[in-house]
Amino acid sequence: MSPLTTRNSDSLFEKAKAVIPGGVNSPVRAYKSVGRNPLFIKKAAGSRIWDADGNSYIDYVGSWGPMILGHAHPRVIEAVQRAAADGTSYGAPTELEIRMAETISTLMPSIQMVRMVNSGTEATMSAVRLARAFTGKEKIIKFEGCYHGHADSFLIKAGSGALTFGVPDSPGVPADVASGTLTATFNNLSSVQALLTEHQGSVAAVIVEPVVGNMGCIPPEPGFLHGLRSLCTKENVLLIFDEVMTGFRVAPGGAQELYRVSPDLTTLGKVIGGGLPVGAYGGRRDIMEMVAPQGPMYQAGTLSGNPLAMAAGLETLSVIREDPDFYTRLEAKAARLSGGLQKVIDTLWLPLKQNRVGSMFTLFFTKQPVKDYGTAVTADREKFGVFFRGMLDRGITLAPSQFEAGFMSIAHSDEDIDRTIEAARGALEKIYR
Ligand code: KE4
Repeated sequence: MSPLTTRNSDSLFEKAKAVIPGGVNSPVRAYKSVGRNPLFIKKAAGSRIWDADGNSYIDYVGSWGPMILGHAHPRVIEAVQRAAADGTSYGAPTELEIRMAETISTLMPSIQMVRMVNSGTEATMSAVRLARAFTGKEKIIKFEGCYHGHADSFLIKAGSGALTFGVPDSPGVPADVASGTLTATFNNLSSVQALLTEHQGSVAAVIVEPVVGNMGCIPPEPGFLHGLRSLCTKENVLLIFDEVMTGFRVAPGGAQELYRVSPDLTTLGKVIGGGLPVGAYGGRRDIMEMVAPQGPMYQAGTLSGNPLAMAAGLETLSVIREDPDFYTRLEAKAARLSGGLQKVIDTLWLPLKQNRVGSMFTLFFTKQPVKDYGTAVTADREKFGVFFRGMLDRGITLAPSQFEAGFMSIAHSDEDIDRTIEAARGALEKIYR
């Protein structure tokens, strides 16, 4: 296998670093935790991406979740082109936004009203403000290692990029904001109960990734989400499901359908924008009616409900909904990959653990079952970096961090998957043999 030549990406990275902090517009893209320069991508189609040196890769990043149909799906591209021909933004309401809101509400009945925003961070930041406005209480509970975007209230033992950098609290977050965020342990209901007891009457909401993606993929243990639901109901605390990643990914109605738990508020992003900038928050009508201009809680956005993002998201959801077997087929693809990887792990007696929920998955470099932050951080990041680079050399792009999830798309073929399994066998033999 000839080593990858990435001369163009390397020189683009040097140029980028002169004018963009770290050379990237989102930290995890810099490949800092996997020990090499990042690839600069030229184009993508289906399951493939091509870098600036013309190398092609089978891609499991999928833009961190939006590309559930695969890259550049013809119907999505056509929908965006058609929308763009009528203008790119009006700063005024459109029928498309009603269709998006009705579609979300149909697929996620707990969402009786919804507000479109432009990113997952905007969605979670607004949902927390709304929870505080509705309850009149100020504290929130999040889970160690979970990531809800980069708003001040969340960069407290954040997962995702911050976890990779090993900086649990980001500089620049005011102490009094940090003190308003309490941190529990994922899959540990008594840690939540303890905080609710200790801070009786001052917690507005619990926010959770119902399936964690940002410590790597970590499923909820049986009863955990139901337990959160009853704790929140009992203590008069709002339950916020951050489904930015899991929404329309792990089931037609997201994790709340998969696990049959109804949150009070839900945040969304990624898939509903088909790759264009998008976010949304929604939930119980009595809560959402507090949002301006209907109610007093202020939140706004120049490009919220942008027609191109709505067109791309609606077309993505239409393609999914027209195929009654979509999620069954997607599950079969992801199961083929994890089954093949498990065979490699078992044959080579490797100290590795796989977590998977539907089409999101992570291979952890630890022999411990990974069920929370404490077990996730036992993973060997060094070995993960070697594996990541080995897979890149074999034409496979994985999420460039041990603490991220990979994503299967409906465009990945059996050949792609079998090639990925063989590449993993080669890369792992090099590490452990
Ligand atoms: P954005 O602001 O990046 O659109 O969404 C923030 C967010 C909120 N909630 C969850 C559950 C998320 O996974 C995210 C963003 N996910 C990361 C991937 N772990 C985005 C990748 C990046 O930061 O570049």
